[in-house]
Amino acid sequence: MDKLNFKLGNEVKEAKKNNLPIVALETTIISHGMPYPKNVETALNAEKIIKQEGAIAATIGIVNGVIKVGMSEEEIHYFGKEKNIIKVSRRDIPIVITKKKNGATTVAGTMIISDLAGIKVMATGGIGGVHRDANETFDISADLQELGNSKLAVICAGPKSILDISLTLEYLETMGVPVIGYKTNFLPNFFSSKSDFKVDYRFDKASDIANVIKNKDKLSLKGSVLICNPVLKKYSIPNNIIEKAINSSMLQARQNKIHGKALTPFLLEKVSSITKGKTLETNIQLMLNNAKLAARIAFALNK
Ligand code: PSU
Ligand code: MN
Repeated sequence: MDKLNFKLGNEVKEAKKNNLPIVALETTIISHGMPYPKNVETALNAEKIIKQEGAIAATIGIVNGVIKVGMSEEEIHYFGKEKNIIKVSRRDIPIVITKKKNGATTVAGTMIISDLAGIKVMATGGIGGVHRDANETFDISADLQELGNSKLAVICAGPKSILDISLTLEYLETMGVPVIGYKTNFLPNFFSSKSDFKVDYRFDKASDIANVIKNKDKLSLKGSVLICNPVLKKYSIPNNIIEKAINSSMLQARQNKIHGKALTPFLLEKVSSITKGKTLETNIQLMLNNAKLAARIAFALNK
């Protein structure tokens, strides 16, 4: 790979040399998923938690056309404040590099780059999935295809509540992605620690999840493992309570003809404003909770 376009941060470089556990973090959640300054605070706190657990954090993004694996604090601040950061999924990567732009990577974008950098674990808030009116809009997040492609362990709090959970699970099954519940038999769905849907498999220990990944790697099986980590009970918002906010946000999205990559950020922002910031607080807490579990899994994977 052209070294000019692909840079590892110093800590990440050292960690790779010494074979230390690394956890990748995405940047769309910073630039498009949360308002400033909570976005930057959360991104830096996620890195801190990963370090406290004995792993190294690698926040991933494209800075002036250069892929950065392990962005600096300054770059993270910039990505949190600046309005013109491009949301980068698979198809955007070569364009943003060519145009020397700044790009915040989605789960899909971060997975691709992590894979290239030899990182095996990443944490996010909630993955993208099949949108509720996908039968008309065809809106299915590229995250799902990527989960079938890249070889990663992705720790999330389930699919985002704004999605069609049932269709998202079907899609994951088609793509061959095991859906694991961490200490739960039920799929968490982002803002809520429990949905009505069961997970395929439950594990209660990070080391057992690491063994699943090891066994998958031994067979060189393609695709990722999705680990769903419920948000802590005290921050969980019951589904019936946010459902009204989601419906009204979706209506506004339709009225304003919001579609494509703008839809998810629009819905997250609207739901947060309708719930007076309640969902934002939950989003922050679940992100930090996922960073912690991701670090523990990365640590166990290294043993
Ligand atoms: N998790 C969050 N907030 C976010 C996202 C995840 O808590 O903003 C981002 C991720 O980058 C994910 C993206 O890949 O939302 C999904 O966007 P889309 O539905 O357009 O694929
Ligand atoms: Mn979409």
